[in-house]
Amino acid sequence: MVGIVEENAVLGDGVFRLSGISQEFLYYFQSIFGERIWRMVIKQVSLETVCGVTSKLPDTQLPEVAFAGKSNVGKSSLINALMNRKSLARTSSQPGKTQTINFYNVNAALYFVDLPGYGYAKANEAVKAQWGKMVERYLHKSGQLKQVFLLVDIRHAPSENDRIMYDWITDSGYQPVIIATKLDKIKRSQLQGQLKQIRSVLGMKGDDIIIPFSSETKQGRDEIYELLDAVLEEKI
Ligand SMILES: Nc1nc2c(ncn2[C@@H]2O[C@H](COP(=O)(O)OP(=O)(O)OP(=O)(O)O)[C@@H](O)[C@H]2O)c(=O)[nH]1
Ligand SMILES: [Mg+2]
Repeated sequence: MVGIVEENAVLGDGVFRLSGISQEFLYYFQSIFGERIWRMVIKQVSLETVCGVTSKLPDTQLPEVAFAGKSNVGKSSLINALMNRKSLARTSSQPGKTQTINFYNVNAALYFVDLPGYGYAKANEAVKAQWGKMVERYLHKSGQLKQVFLLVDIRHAPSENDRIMYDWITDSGYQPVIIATKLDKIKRSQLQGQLKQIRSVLGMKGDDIIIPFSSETKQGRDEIYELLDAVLEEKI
């Protein structure tokens, strides 16, 4: 197993995958052993590169996974949750906090790439244009980008900008995984309806994955770890 998973595994994850053991069964094991079986062990994280509008993109050798979405949707919060850090990625209730492309080196195995948020109403046109160029350049030029996570707020229908971003990602040749953030802010009974709305407004394809997530409760994190695991195993 490459990289960053499985230090605390009770059994090799391959055993579970190959034998097709159900999620319920995994949870049963977890309840016995008191520990998550799918668990990314974060040993070392650091903010390695911060790219501004005019900076050259880093020439990295490790796989990259990028996080895109409008300002304030929870990109930096998700990255912190995945890295098990409270505030390495800077979060803010003021939208537009992350204006640069930030590369976090995780266990010297992969990079989390925090993209600047779009749709920040107060940004002037010049800033918006720069933002577009920067993100587009990254999507087109990165030789190491393996997976793009597109974050949308689970409470609302995706915006026009979200749809543009979705198309941008697919046009660049990636199949985005949609993360529906702020799951803790809706009632359980609303979940399926909200997911359906996001799927239809974005025009998601049948096999596109959508994962509801909360950085407050960490719900959804294991599903994201599983996808990262697949990236590391070069299945994506
Ligand atoms: N309740 C709740 N609040 C969240 C969640 N995720 C993010 N937030 C809050 O939403 C605000 C914005 O979160 P950030 O992680 O800074 O958002 P961002 O997408 O990085 O924003 P930019 O850097 O502006 O693009 C902060 O106040 C977070 O605490 C969540 O899952 N649940
Ligand atoms: Mg941010």
